[in-house]
Amino acid sequence: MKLFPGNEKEYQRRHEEIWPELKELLMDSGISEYHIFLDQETYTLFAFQKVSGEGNSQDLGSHPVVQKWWSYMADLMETNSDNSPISTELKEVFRLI
Ligand code: RM4
Repeated sequence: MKLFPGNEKEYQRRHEEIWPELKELLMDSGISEYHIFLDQETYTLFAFQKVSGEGNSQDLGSHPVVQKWWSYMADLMETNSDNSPISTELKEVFRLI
């Protein structure tokens, strides 16, 4: 995902105050760990999730809470016309578990 420059603090603040209903939805959807990292030079956001199934947070776009959250976050980051974050699936090239 991509942050608009100058929004780092606000992005982190909003996530520190994540809505309980969104947190509950993410965890109930099988996401046991969710980390987002920021490349402070390119404003690229890298999200990593441990999931119990095949889906991830970006597959929850039909849920009203996620739609409301995406709309809330849209002023800080690059989004599609439906306010979903523009994101790119990355290819895993190494795994040590
Ligand atoms: C991110 C983005 C993701 C959402 C997390 C909680 O900024 O909106 O789609 O899953 O927040």
